[in-house]
Amino acid sequence: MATTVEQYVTERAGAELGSVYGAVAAAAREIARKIRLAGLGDIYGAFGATNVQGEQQQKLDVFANDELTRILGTLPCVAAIVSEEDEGPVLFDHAGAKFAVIFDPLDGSSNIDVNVNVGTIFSVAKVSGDVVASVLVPGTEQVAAGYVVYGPSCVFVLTLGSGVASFTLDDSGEFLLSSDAMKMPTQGPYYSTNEANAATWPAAYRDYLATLIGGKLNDKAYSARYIGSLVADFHRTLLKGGVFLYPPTEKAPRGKLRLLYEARPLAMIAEQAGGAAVNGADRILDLAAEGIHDRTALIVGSQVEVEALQKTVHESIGLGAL
Ligand code: FDP
Repeated sequence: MATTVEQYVTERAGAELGSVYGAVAAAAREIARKIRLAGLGDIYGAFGATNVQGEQQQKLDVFANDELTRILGTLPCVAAIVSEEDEGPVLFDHAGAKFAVIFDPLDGSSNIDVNVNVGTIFSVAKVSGDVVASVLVPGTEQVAAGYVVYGPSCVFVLTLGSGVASFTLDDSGEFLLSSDAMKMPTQGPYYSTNEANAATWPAAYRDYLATLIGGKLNDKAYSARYIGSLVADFHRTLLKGGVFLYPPTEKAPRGKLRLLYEARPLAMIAEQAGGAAVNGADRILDLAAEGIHDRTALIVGSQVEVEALQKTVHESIGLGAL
């Protein structure tokens, strides 16, 4: 018998966390259905409001956020959800609830209208006392993480802090185990970045990219791949190896991506698959957040590429060798 997401998590981490993953899977199934049929309904395009990040919300952003909030809100073990789309946490009146679920309901939303992969990214934190304080602590404290990529097939990837597994949505609406013990290659064939921003990156990142393009990192020949949808770019990096980088830019000096909703969950998955994730100088999972919507630079992928980048950044700011 094939294993579902909820069964897999329940067997390894107990029924409460299993129910959280079961709820995310249920919401993802509805989101996947909505995306699959988007062209047939009035679901493409802008919702007509901006989110707390000042970005135009797409109708599917709103649908995905509502769906996750609604389903997770029914679980007695969930104290709160913290969403990229909301200004603050949504608290539930569940006595003794011990988890907060932190998510980006639909990542890569600029790709929705053109039928390119988008995704849901999430992590689970333990709540003790104040919800916001509980989620600002370094990412090493995360209980678990995962993402769903809505692509040619719909895939759910997760870690419970000990390895990475993936599940594929079947025709009956169940995510079934399709790959256990996933490992990221130690060095990739791909680099993935928005090179149009390179002119405003710190020089160390331009030097690093020149090293990759010049075949000077262990004589490896690299190809470029950039979808512009983080979940999809990360998923390829996990399976094939290489590096995804979104460095600081003039427009976003602290980086564009969100520490809580994007960088931390993917960093945990990358590390659990044998890869690494840094913000340039420091390991992503060691960073505490100042606010729930903090942004960060993100360099994530195979060990060889991420370590080489970190070394280049350390040298450029005079920290010397690692
Ligand atoms: P989007 O703006 O479409 O929502 O975090 C948001 C994100 O997409 C990531 O999914 C993606 O990796 C990145 O931004 C793309 O940014 P650029 O368009 O600046 O390359």
